[in-house]
Amino acid sequence: MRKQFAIVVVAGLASLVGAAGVLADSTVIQDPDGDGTSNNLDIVAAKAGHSPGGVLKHRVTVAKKINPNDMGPDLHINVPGGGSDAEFIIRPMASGVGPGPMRGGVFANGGGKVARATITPVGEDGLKYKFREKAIGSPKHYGWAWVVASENGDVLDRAPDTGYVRHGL
Ligand SMILES: [Ca+2]
Ligand SMILES: [Ca+2]
Repeated sequence: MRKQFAIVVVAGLASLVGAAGVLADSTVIQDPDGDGTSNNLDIVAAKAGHSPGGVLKHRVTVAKKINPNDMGPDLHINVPGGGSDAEFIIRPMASGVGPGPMRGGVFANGGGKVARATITPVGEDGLKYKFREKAIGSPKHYGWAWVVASENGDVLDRAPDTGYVRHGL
């Protein structure tokens, strides 16, 4: 009887640890289909995770097939300290979402490029952005948000609609 109880407790702890590990490592959100205006890039889902070697991996999915002439959305990164605005923006360097990876950059918000990023199509309606943790100063955690903006800077869609999703390193 006592032995059985111990086994149940151990199994319970293991599942708790497992769940916490997944939560710390990967964040996923959904965004409404139809709240984006005017173009194909209406964000419907986004996911943050890690790749080996200190690489951060962010995936965004939009409602329709991505037009090769569309620029991908911008990934805004808000690191601890320095205020409530994003300190970094990860974005493509040029339009042209082809079958292979495209060039991207990590930019200081309102400033120049600080590091490289790679942007890879995922199916017809997704993009994966990868960049080094070091590029954003290797913080313990940060907030992220995807922003689709028009050429004159109007926000067409944002996910999440306000604020940032917290992601631990
Ligand atoms: Ca949306
Ligand atoms: Ca939205």
